[in-house]
Amino acid sequence: MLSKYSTQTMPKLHLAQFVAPTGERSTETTNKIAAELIAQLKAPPHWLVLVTEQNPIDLDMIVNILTTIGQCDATTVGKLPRISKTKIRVDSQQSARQGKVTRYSRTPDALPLHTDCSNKAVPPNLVAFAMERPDPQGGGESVILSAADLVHELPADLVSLLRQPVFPFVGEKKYPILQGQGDDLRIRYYRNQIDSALGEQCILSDQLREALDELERYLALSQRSVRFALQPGEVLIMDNQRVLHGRSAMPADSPRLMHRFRLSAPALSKHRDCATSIS
Ligand SMILES: O=C(O)CCC(=O)C(=O)O
Ligand SMILES: [Fe+2]
Repeated sequence: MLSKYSTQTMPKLHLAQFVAPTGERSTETTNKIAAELIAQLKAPPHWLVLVTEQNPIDLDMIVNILTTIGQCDATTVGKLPRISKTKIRVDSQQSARQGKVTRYSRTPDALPLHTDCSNKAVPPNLVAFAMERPDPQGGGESVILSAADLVHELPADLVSLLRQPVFPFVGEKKYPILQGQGDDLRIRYYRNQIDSALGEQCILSDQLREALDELERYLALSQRSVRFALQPGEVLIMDNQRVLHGRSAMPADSPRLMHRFRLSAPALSKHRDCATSIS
């Protein structure tokens, strides 16, 4: 059962709080927006929607804000973070490519709850989706579930199985699905990625396969996952190590267009005040 967030309770940050939609954006303003986003992303539920009220959305501004977040750390200040940028839209050629788990983004299909880049040694912790053109028929809604909320719903024996560093996502490497405690609970999960690794001779015991099937059932029935339609100019921003995301299906000819950004933002995983390093 998915709950629909009402507009009142959605974690949102309005750009207008910082600057008028057409107003000048100074470095100081960008720094303030970045600092506020970091503060919000570090706290539960570790995701939010940035409302720009721009149509079309100013992608350079989004990149600027994300770059600032990526630099907001003693180890990264002054260095340009590598930001991966991808257009997400139905693309039958791309989605026909065999073997690539990422091709699912370009199908019109629903995407189950997952972590982006779950096969990477360290998945990027900052993932953002900027909505340019929603599906006019209401398809392609976003779905979010935080690891902390998920763990509340799971039985303790399943949680301890998921904490074992035994799950294959790629090649020989094995990772836990859940790690860290309390405030620092992190998740790495993409069933398609695990199935793809298992198809390449990786081995998983029956007990662990059953644990994954049980997890899938909890994910599908979660009372705490939330689903909402991003509007043009809205940007869903999340800590990809602390929340899972997915989307509902859309028509095969949907003109939906969103822009995906991924980067590593060390500031999100540290207990320090960012304002000092970007002022
Ligand atoms: O289309 C969406 O809303 C999400 C796509 C997605 O999860 C991805 O491309 O990683
Ligand atoms: Fe994704």
